[in-house]
Formats: sequence, structure tokens, C-alpha cells
Amino acid sequence: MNTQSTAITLIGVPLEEGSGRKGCAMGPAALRIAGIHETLAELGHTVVDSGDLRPALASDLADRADAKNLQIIAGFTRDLEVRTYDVAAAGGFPLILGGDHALAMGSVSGMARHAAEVGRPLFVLWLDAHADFNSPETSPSGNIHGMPVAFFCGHAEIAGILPKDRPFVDPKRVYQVGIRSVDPIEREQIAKHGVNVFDMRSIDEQGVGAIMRHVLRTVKEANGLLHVSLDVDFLDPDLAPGVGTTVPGGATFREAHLILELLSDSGLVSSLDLVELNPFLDDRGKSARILVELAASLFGRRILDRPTLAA
Ligand code: 6HN
Ligand code: MN
Ligand code: MN
Ligand code: MN
Repeated sequence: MNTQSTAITLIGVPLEEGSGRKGCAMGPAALRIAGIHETLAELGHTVVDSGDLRPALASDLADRADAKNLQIIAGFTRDLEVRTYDVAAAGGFPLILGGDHALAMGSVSGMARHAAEVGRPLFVLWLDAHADFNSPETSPSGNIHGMPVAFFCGHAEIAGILPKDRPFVDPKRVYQVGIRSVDPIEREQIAKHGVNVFDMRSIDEQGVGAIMRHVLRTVKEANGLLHVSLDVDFLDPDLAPGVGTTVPGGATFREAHLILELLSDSGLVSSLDLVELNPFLDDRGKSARILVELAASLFGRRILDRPTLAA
């Protein structure tokens, strides 16, 4: 990917209702101010900003206490599933500017539909402090941003959001890296369904290089597509404070860059979510700028030509 020009479509998803607090709706604007479009264009890619989704409420669904703001989130999920699918089916690279992590119900489902049509398995790399494998029954909070992985794997029954014929992702093709905060029932669920979890301890012991080589070899051998979903809280909160769900002991700047650089070298990545950025909690745009830096690494920039991050 680093030597190729990619047709990237930016899709802004100003969704915050999955997270239980306000602020993530400003995420797409902050990523644009931090220069996502210009940075990727300077690397030689064709970048089209399709603007922000403004979906209708899914008023056919009943709101419920165990899956909060369902009508709003289902509206976003439906629109984003279609937009992501359309961009990928036309040969482009959907880059989703979040927005909270509930949006992955739409982006990953859209990529699953595309992958099924082209007859290739979809793998998901989930870079997050959290497993996001709750369901309305197991969630301690009712916040849907803790449920997207279970949803797109078909294990969070939230009926009626997407048409019944939409394909699910095989949880054995989900690789979670950076995990360090999992709810008790969620832990049982990810083990039961065979999600691949590389927690912070495995990063400490094995290093991200070895983990990523394993993941990328698996995707390559299966001729798979790889969707990457990057939650700001994957990073250590000292590095990226602009997120509502900080957990100490996250990935370092270099670990995160190495992951994106290895992904870039592989040429296997088909789509990317940048999620959970809450500019209201950020420190002078620091977290937004780091996300843009990481996206630049995925799209071919290397550490030697990285500009200094001004404060
Ligand atoms: N995120 N496991 C907690 C919950 O409420 O389900 C936290 C989820 C965090 C979700 O950070 O994308
Ligand atoms: Mn998350
Ligand atoms: Mn998280
Ligand atoms: Mn970089």
C-alpha cells in the first residue's frame, strides 16, 4: 500500500449516543482540522471527503433501556453499512471518521457484505482497550459502543437494525489487540466464541511485531480482506487523552506506529475506522493529531519523514 495510490473516501460519522457521554460527535471535525485529508493526499492518494452522515431516526424500532439510543444508532448503522459497502464495492477504501465505536456495527457489516460478494473472508483487527463484545443482556451500562463486535458477529440480538440476510463476521477471524478492560460475562463470551485476544500482557511479552506477523500471515493465507478498527483508548491515556473511556497501561506511540507500518507493508487492509475521539476531552488537539499520524503510517508515511508534532 505504501507504494500504491489508493482511492480513499472519508465518511464522517458524528455519532456520540453509543458512548453515554457527549463529545464524540465532534470527532470528524477534529480529524479534519488535524489535516486527515491533506495528509493522505500529500502521500499520493486520491482522497474524497463525502462529508458527514445525517441519518434519519430508525423510528420503526422501539427504544429500550438495555441498548440506549437505539433509534439514533440504528439510523447511523443502516446508512453507514450502505456507504461503506458502496465505497468498497466501487474499488475504493472507506475511511470512517468517528464518532463512537457503535459505528462499527455499520462499517464492519458493510465490509462483510462486500467480502461475501467477492468471495473472500473478512478479518477484523480490533485495536482497543475493550473487547466491545457485550449484548443488551450482558452490558453493565446499556451503552451500545460496548456491543459492536458481538453485533457484527451475530451474537448481540438487536433485532431489526439491518436486514436479516446480511452476513456476519466469524468471531474466529476477529483479532483484538491491546485489550485491558473486559467485563466478567464479556470475558466468557469472547472465550466461548473463539475471538483471538492479544491483551496488553501479550504485547509486553511478545511485542507487537510478532503479534502482527501472526495476524497478517493468517489473513494472507486465507486471501482475506482486513478491516481495522482503531479506538483512541487503545493508546495510553498520557499519549491520547481525548477519549471518554481511558484505561491506564495502553500502547505506546512506537508500538502503535509499528502496527500501522506493518499493516501498510502488508497491503492487506481494506478499510479503517478511527473512533472514540472526544475533542472536548482532548489536550490541544493532541489525540486528533496522533490519529492522523497513525493513518499516515498506514498509508505509507515512515518515521524518517514524519514531521515534528508541535504542541
Ligand atoms: N468502547 N465494557 C464497557 C461497557 O459499557 O460495555 C465499556 C465499553 C467501552 C466501549 O470503548 O468503545
Ligand atoms: Mn471500543
Ligand atoms: Mn475502548
Ligand atoms: Mn507515522
